[in-house]
Amino acid sequence: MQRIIFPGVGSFPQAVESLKKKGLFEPLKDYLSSGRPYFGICIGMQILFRDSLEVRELSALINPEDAVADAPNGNGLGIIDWEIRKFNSSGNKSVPHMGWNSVTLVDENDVSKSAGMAEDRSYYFVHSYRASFDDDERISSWTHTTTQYGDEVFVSSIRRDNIFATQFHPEKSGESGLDVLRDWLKSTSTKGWTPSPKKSLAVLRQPKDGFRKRIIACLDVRSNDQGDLVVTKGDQYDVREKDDSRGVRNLGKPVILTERYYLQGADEICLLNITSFRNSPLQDQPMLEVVREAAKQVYVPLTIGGGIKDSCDPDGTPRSALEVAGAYFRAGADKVSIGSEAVIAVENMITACGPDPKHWVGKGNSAIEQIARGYGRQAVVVSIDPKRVYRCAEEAASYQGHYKGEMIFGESSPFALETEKAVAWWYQCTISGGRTLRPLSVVELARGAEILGAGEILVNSIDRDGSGLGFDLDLIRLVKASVQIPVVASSGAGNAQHFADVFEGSGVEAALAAGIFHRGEVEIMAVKDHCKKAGLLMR
Ligand code: 1PR
Repeated sequence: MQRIIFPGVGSFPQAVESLKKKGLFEPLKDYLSSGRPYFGICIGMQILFRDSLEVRELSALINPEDAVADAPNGNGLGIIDWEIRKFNSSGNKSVPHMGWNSVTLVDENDVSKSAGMAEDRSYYFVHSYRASFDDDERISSWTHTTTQYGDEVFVSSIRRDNIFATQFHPEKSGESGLDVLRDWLKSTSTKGWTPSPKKSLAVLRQPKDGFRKRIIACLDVRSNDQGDLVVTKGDQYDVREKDDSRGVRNLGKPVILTERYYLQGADEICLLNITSFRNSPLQDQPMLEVVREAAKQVYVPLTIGGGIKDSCDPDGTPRSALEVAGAYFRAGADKVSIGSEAVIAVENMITACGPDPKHWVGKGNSAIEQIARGYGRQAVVVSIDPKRVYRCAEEAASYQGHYKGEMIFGESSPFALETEKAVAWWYQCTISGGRTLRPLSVVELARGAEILGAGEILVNSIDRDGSGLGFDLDLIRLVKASVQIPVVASSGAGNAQHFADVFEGSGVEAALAAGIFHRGEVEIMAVKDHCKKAGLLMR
């Protein structure tokens, strides 16, 4: 064995367990002490540490009774005598830390020692646990770079002798990440290098928030009447041409468009198989092939949605949501997005636990829980498809029912259109691409999904989809205020200012759009330049 790259994804306990099961845990320790080169990525960095408290949280997810179990001892490889802990929830930041962030090199700007990294670039992170940075020799003697997230400074890469590892994903960090990989592959010396922090802890701790807002390009994919997978886009989820004889609106081939958006600077790309609820996703080989081909050419995160649920093949073979997600992850997806199934899971939880969120707890068998356990919560996005339910303002004012606190009054909303001033509305969840209304509100769904283990919420708006009127800020703010996980705003973008509006008006971490990019009305870089001018940090 010449070199090892360990691109760990998922959870710390799963990674350790799987190394042990395969009889690789001790050989990996031997390899590391032999002086041969090792490059760990994300979990591949964390397993070098002595312990991770993720072991405790995961067992609590499987069995809530275990929540008070003692912190584990010595569950990692123990190369670094330090502990991995969860980000704290202070400082108004969402957890997981998901997105592009910058690094601070602890060795004073010595480019020859930078390992291909630079302070003016950004890298893609996705994790809830981190090694905190400290001037304790046990961690400072390993620290190559630090990164600030909210009010915390953590270790974003380590480097000593033959061992190099990054908390971020170089393989998902576009050209910046490829440079890190190239630099490591061409490095020949593996001995004799130890970071010697020349910057003091105080300097490294100086606020240097480099966390960027993300722009996500979304491709709704479905079969056209000839059976080919095409990118389509509708208005309010209707994707057929107005002249129906022309069939499903065809905006191009999914792999070609994915690559185009990557080259144009998209921070992430989302592919939604919008008709997968009709059939078995695992039989949907063309969609898996699209993901495989796209992943070969695109070095930013890919989210795949549609049909992530327990299902049956046409021959009756049952397939779990975990299997379906696993097939997408193996094909190259980084996250899966769950729509209809999340609604059903939250409804079931409410039926079992009652309406008060304080008592909500999952049974462990929903798609969200299964996938979060297997691949980490950062790999699970819940996609919400809400529709406004209008009421006249007087009737809404006296409404005392379930969604009382979620009612938006057009008169007092700074974002309402002129025509909406006299009415009030709440947001009702739908499934099956907006075809079926469910007795669940967006706030209930968002909170429930977070409790079950989702790592991010994608908020669509059927009312604004394809309208170009701008994001539904009332909706996005409502959801953002109800969860601590990152939120992606979607639907309605019609110009670059709409993106600045949603970032400033709601604090969301990311904004997604489809039509505006497909129709070539505004390029992704033009949106980013506009947001930068508005004072936002973009990649
Ligand atoms: O329910 O788990 O199988 O997932 C199905 C997924 O497919 C859901 O995420 C659902 O939102 C999506 N979906 C289903 N039907 C449609 C449709 O359009 N007929 N697309 C659909 C939803 C919403 C966004 C769109 C934004 C931005 N599309 O993907 O891209 O609204 O559009 P804009 O910028 O042009 O306004 P499951």
